[in-house]
Amino acid sequence: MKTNNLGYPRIGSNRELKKANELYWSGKISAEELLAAGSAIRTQNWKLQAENGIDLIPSNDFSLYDQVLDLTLTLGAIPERYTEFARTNNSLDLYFAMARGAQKNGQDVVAMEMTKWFDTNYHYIVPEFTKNQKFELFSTKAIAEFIEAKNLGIITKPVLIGPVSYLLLGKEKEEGFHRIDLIHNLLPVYFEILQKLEAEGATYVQLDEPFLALNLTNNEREAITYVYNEINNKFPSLKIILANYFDCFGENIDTALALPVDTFHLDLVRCSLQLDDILDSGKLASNVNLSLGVVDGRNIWKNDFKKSLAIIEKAVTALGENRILVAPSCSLIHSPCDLDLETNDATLTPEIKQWLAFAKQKIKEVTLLKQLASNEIDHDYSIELAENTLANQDRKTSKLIHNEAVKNRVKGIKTGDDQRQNAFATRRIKQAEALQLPLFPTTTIGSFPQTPEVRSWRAKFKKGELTQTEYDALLEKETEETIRFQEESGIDVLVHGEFERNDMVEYFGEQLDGFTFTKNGWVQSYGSRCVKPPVIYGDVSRPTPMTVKWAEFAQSLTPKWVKGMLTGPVTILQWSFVRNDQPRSETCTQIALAIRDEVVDLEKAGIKIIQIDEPAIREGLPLRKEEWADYLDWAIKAFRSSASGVADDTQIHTHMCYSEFNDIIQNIADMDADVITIECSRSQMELLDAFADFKFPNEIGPGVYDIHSPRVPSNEEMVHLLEKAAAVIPANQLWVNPDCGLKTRHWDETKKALIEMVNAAKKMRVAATHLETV
Ligand code: 39S
Ligand code: ZN
Repeated sequence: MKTNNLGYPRIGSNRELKKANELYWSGKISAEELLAAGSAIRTQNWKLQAENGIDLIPSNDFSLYDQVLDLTLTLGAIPERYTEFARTNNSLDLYFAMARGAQKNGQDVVAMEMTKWFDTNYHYIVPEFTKNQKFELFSTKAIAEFIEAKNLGIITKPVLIGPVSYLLLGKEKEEGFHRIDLIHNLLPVYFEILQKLEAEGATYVQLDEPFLALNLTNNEREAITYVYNEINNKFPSLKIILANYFDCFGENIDTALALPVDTFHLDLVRCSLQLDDILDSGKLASNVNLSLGVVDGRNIWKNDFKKSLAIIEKAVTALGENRILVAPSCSLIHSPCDLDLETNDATLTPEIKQWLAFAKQKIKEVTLLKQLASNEIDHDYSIELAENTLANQDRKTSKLIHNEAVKNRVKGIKTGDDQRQNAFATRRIKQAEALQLPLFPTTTIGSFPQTPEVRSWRAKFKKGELTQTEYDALLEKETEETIRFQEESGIDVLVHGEFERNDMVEYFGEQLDGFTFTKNGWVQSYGSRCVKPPVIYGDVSRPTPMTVKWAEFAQSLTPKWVKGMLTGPVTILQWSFVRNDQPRSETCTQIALAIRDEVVDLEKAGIKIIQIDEPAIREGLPLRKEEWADYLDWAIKAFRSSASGVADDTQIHTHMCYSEFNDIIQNIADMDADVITIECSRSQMELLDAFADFKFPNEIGPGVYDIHSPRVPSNEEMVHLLEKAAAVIPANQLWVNPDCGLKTRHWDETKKALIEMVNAAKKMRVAATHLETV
């Protein structure tokens, strides 16, 4: 029996990579220093895994920004717009320009699109393909990192996204072909990489094909068969571990089982029945091994050893120990690094802490499971097993988890509780009357720059170096300045800026009962940006109002409308570590009721426009379409429950980002928000087509500029996008806003961009009046 790990967090247990990247981008450290920081993290990770008994240690799981972008560079799939930049810059800066865009020395390139990695909160950079897309070995990162580990005495298992999934992750940038057709151009470059790895001494290579968990077309399935047969023909002695995760093989199972690979990795957390399916099918070739993903790579609960051992033993009985690998369910990049760093007993109490395991602890679990399950026991592990059993038992029976009042409130929900008093058509008239907004009203998505200064106030406040009064006074000043800036620049619907919030989910998690949070439980979200997902361990309720004070304060400063800002129940669920002892739908409904109370309290405090963000509704969709309807039913109901406690003339906004809406547009309409603002600019308004084709009834704010890049767009660019929008959506339904919150931006670029945005709206108004008079 072997232990197998699919990937280890690369941010460093104290976010060393984030800090190094940001210093490099601001010119404070050199490229050499950045690369050294990356190398130090890799060395630490490899050694940690080696010391903790992992047999198949991954390499090339490290990335400075994103592993999909790494592969794009490796394969030389560099979009043409970077040609000039690539000629005059080194490949590191080219890499970051593709990730973030770049404006320097008169050069101005926009970033590549970014989107969610399956149903996670990780974002990857979307590959762009043309009809005659050429691939060539452009970067040898995968090989260099294998050699780097070899020089440390560790023979690793290089990890690459498989060729079929790589193509499917991308997007066609011109008409007339499907990206899967590029497989013949692509495969030779993979051969080159595999050949170099084998020559350097690699025996195992992990190829990730997570698309095997999705509904594939026949063409795509045929590509899988073709690719893995070709690889086997060319590299008969290379051991290919084909990794699937996040869901079952589903109807792809026969295709998968027929592949000539060394090992299949299965996610037995997301698809617990997969093992039985495979063993019962009798279709597993007798020389093929199974990597059993029994340790949850996406959640923080301690593994239940008894349950996992039962699974492992079943596989051992059927196949024998030699054909079994024990593994986490997926790469551990979705887990925080190290529970040992959580030393704040007041928030993460010892009782709850003993229920948890982060990446480092999961590595140990994998090894312990192998030791417990294997017959060659060199040590008595009964103490470890007893400890694990006790912790799991304690969690099941803990008084911390259950709240009867919450359970009863959920049971008491009646039909109609998730509906506004009147339909949108009626509400719209009342809202227009009450709010008196111009055509093309301008607004922002909610957050304003979270400067290092603002963060340092919070850090000092948390350390006790600032009193509550001092901290509040600083936030009040920042809020007031933000209100004044918005007034001066002519924005119509203002926001308070959210300076009091560390994160749009964690902030609520900190105030809701049934949640706890960590000090250092960071997980990469995109590039250098990390999140600290709160932990939902029990029934959820809201002891006191969470946002009313700041909304009220901001509204008191200005005669203009200030929008109240909340995070919706589905997003809070999706971006937290959730209970695995009850259905997600149940937890979501509990959160929805807590948010509903907050919405009602905001209205009582005089806030007439309330935004309930649901950026995660799309990413929460199950990977397999068969399961969509059930999810959408409870998710949309939860949103509506949270929004339906207010009068008709209170305007409910929602916001979503990075989403392909085409296939769920009806469900988005069913959310019945009065206004929806969406990410659109990186895709040049392509996303709007879904709303236009559907004749989306409610108001829409298609984002007119990309806030994920420091680049300042001109008002002409935004007018161009707005004209595209106005060509498909009636002008009186359109709002003008950036495509996401501004917390990651600096003030300088934010101010410039918003002034340009207001100018763009003004031009649109002039053009509209002109049209009317003609
Ligand atoms: N998921 C979540 N949960 N939240 C989101 O906003 C989003 N947005 C989308 C999708 N998914 C999301 C895009 N993703 C960030 C993170 C994810 C994003 C977008 C942005 C982001 O800005 N993260 C910050 C970062 O990585 C951390 C935010 C945070 O929690 O830099 N900040 C804390 C705070 O403000 C702690 C900040 C911190 O690092 O209080 N403090 C320092 C430290 O602990 C000390 C600061 C000092 O002394 O100056 O070392
Ligand atoms: Zn957004």
